[in-house]
Amino acid sequence: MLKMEKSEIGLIGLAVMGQNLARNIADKGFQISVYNRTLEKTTEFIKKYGHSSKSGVEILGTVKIEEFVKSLKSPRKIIIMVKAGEAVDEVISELLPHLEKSDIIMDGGNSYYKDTEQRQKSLESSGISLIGMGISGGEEGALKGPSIMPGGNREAYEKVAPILTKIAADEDTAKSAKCVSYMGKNGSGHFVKMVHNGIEYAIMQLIAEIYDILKNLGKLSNEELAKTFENWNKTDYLKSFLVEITAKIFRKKDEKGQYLIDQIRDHGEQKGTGKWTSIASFDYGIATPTITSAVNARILSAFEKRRQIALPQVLNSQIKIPDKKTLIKLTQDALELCEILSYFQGFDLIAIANKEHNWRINLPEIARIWKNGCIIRSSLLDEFQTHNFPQFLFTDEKQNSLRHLIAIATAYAIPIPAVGNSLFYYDTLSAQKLPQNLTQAQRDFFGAHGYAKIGQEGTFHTDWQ
Ligand code: NBP
Repeated sequence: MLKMEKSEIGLIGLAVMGQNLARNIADKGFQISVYNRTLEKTTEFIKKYGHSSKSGVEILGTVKIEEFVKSLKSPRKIIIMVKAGEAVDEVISELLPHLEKSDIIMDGGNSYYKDTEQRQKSLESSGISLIGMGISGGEEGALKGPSIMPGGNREAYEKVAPILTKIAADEDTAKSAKCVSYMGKNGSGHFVKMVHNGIEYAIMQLIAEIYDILKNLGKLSNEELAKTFENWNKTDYLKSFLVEITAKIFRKKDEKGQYLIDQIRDHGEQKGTGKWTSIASFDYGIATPTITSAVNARILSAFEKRRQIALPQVLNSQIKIPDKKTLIKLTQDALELCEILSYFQGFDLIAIANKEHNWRINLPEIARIWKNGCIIRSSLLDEFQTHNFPQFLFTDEKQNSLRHLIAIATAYAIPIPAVGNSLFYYDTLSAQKLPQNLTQAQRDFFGAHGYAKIGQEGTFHTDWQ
């Protein structure tokens, strides 16, 4: 009987992401075993892709979890790509009786970072490491090279690093640097992925608001919108995956030759990573208003019936809508500044959580591994590799564009919560003086909470009546 070599790595969960990641691993020449709860998916997958890897490596499909574990070299390296939540716990429980000390599990799904930390703790006594591994890039990224954000035990990471490095996206055209890096201890990898998704929500919402303005005030056709986004994708600071795909979306027609974008319901959906980012920002005491606006925008859009209880709107037509060329310039400048503020809010949140948990995250390294493979890849990330905040991009001209655009959009009742809140965030951070002296006085008035005085030590209380 032919004795099969044991596999370098195993993968559990053969939905879109798992299938493509397994193919990517095989394409790079690593022997891989796969397992899925529903056997038919494994059978179909092996039939379709088991013998077609670019490297000639065959993918080994397994029927039972024991067989899957036995097919792996020690220390076993297992990627889990199942639905976040209970499914991850169930898979770990199924695996545990068959694993040994020093084996390594990598959870590649969008698990909540606190769940990951809980799982890491409960595995500690068994000597099995759990790496919380954020993966971004959607199905195409999983197949061709995603951005990978692993966190947890460093020694365990070093053992899987050679495989992760091969399957990750190239950071540069020289292919010398890859979009994977050890993030830090405990749940830091999943935390960084969560914030990545929060930024993704923000940028998608910003683009959507800009589209609303260009379509409904600028009266740009879908072809003109596509051309505008295509042009922006050639600029220094808007070149990005989300701008690129937006241009393609505007051009897409159905089989009857009708534009698809105009047939899609305006009802936003979500899986929760944006909400988690907002919750984390409140928990850590950091403001991420652009991200939170994007979460709220999806929530509000979903109340389709409520949206029809329209309130009378007073439109200030004294503010003139500029010509198309001018409006495109204003929106370009506004999108650029608001995107910068979205990244900044995300990095700020990571920085504070990193400090609190002592995860030892290297922030410029995150900007580097987000430069390719992931959904929020953008030329702007070059600036975040070297600057905490690229203030030099906030020129007077661009700031004026943003302010002017907000005035126009609000005059014509175009809802722009993410664009608006980005500017309010910037103005708050730039303000020499804020009106919180008044809220402090109010708090002391009704609740005797006390207040601090300018240039004086201590806390004061007044009988305001
Ligand atoms: P899904 O999130 O749709 O999960 C489907 C997989 O989970 C199937 O293999 C299914 O097995 C398995 N599964 C479930 Br559901 N419950 C299970 C259980 N109790 N025990 C064992 N297996 C179970 O797949 P996906 O869209 O490929 O995403 C996988 C992970 O990657 C998720 O955490 C997702 O959030 C994350 N992610 C997705 C994307 C994306 O673009 N889709 C991008 C980045 C990250 P079955 O076949 O037996 O039902």
